Amino acid sequence: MSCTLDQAIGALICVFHKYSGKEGDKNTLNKKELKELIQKELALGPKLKEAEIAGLMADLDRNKDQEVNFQEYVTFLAALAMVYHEELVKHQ
Ligand SMILES: [Ca+2]
Ligand SMILES: [Ca+2]
Repeated sequence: MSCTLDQAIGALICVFHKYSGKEGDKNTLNKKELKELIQKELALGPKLKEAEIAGLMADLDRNKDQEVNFQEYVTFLAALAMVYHEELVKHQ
């Protein structure tokens, strides 16, 4: 597996802005933007049901402003990284 941390961080930021800039506030994801990000950028995205995405949005939106800001997004990625890592370790 060839990867650098710098590239990975750059990609995280790049993906966030690719979707956050579509509607409303350029620097936050609304529900529609978050849904699109999850469905297009994550392998598990298309498997998630509408209600699961809504639940995820509610969990991620810590300050309850109906938008996911960069900090909330990073928290989500950290949780996701834990899950992916667990899977990786399991299959070693
Ligand atoms: Ca936005
Ligand atoms: Ca928020």
